[in-house]
Amino acid sequence: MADQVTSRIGQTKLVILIGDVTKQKTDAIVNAANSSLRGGGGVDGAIHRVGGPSIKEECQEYVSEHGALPPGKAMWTHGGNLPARYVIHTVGPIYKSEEGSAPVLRSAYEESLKLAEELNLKSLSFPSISTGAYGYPLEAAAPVALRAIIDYLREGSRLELVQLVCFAKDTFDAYKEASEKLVE
Ligand code: AR6
Repeated sequence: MADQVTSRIGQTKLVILIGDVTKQKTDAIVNAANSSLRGGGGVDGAIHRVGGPSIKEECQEYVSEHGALPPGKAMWTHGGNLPARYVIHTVGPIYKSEEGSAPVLRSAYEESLKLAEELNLKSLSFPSISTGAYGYPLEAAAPVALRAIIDYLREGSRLELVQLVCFAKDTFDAYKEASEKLVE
């Protein structure tokens, strides 16, 4: 299929596709949240809308116990009414400069992958973190995101499937191009 790119990194299948992350049937989906975990627009709004109020309740419990979630970190809630059992909430950087933002974006992907493994999950779907409201240029974010995922998986992972779910064709094209350079 033209609108899907599949590769294998160690034991894990990595798929880049066009779609809606709220519809993915992977064990978890990742939310591009903000530090308050109160919901918002974009993919965050869609996840809370489809998943229902239990997700916000769990987020609020987390924040009252641990405080706000810093950029580059991740936490989890159950998936509520979503097909996915869990939502891993991470916070990408608000884009300022490549030097400042790239390590935080990389960390958001790494921490989400680590959390998925701690939960013993087999499959995980990411959206394109920080490239909407947070203003990270797509062509710069795509190689950072893919490099983070590929480096993590090459270290050896029990995850069987990692998906990068692109909401629009231009997003897909940027990730596809980056993957052609990074995956041999
Ligand atoms: N499935 C997959 N991707 C989606 C979906 C969806 N259903 N909906 C949007 N996208 P953004 P950010 C894409 O703005 O830049 C929120 O208000 C979208 O097209 O959702 O990390 C939060 O509360 C874009 O490519 O996240 C934060 O305040 C990508 O998801 C802030 O926005 C990310 O865009 C986070 O900003």
